[in-house]
Amino acid sequence: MKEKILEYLFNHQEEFTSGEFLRKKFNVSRTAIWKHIKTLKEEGYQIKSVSNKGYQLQIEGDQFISYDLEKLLGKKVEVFQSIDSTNDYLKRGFRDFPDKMMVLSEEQKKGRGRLGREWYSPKGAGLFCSILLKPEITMQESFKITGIAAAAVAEAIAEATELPAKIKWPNDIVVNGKKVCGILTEVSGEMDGINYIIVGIGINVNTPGFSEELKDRATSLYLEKGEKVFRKDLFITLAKKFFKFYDEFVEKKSLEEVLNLLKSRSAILGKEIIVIRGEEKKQGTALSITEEGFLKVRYNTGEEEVLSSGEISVRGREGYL
Ligand code: BT5
Repeated sequence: MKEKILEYLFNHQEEFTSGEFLRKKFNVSRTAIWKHIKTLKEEGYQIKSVSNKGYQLQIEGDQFISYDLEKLLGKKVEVFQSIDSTNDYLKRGFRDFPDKMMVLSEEQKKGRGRLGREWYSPKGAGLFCSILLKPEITMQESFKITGIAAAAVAEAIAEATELPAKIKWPNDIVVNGKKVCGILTEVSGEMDGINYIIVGIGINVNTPGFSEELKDRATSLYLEKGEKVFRKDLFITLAKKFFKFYDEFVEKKSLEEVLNLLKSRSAILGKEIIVIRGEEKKQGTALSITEEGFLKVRYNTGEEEVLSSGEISVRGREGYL
């Protein structure tokens, strides 16, 4: 019911709709209408109420509206004003949530990076989203999903902003040597299959600045481009690209376009890098991206290794990259 009221108001934004009209249309009490409107307001929708006129949905320029996004993408999209972490939300409810559901939040109170690190997620400026996937693939194949997301994010950023977005294997997108996006893929599965894959994507879109600690290696699309970026368009482009690559992968096990992007948009191929695994740091050269989307490295010792795990960090010799 709440969704139907929202849909009606969304499609009639230029006018006021009376409570009486909604009551008759949906055949419920005035109190029920009032309660749904109250809930929608609490969820962050701006609904103006004027006595004797009724309700009007007012969409601010760059606001995420669940109904609007669902219509454009054909998938379930939940939008929060504030949440602990969009990944944790999907993790808690994955059994009941549909495959390919997405969740967005204007801010995260406990945004997470890999290995218990924090992800700075201030209100209104970023794109913090998670995607729930329940494919019939193996655990080994699930390691390729971060690459699919990285290719989709880099392409979406380049398309929406014309900025030179590069992929720093395995999970960062960088612009002009600084991180604008981090991806956190979490997989739960057993021998016989996957329970869920949750892909969390955090993009610094209109973030005006960063703390002392982050500012040397973090940037936002706004800071790089010098003008604000419309988050809704970026999100739609990103989601469409992600599902195009993902569906192709699940149906045909094909990574072709993704591999081309992982190579052509790589920030590290051919460069000297430092591979960090726990306490261990090894110097070498990023040689190539394998058919699986993994990174082949030649260490200074001459030894070669293919890295597939998301537990690994890569740094440039001179700094972050
Ligand atoms: C990541 O981890 O880069 C994965 C970040 C994933 C965030 C998304 S947002 C939606 C979803 N919900 C979540 O709770 N998380 C996901 P990692 O490679 O471990 O990088 C983390 C490190 O990046 C931190 O230790 C900081 O040094 C740095 N960092 C933190 N916040 C940042 C930001 N906003 N921009 C750039 N760098 C940041």
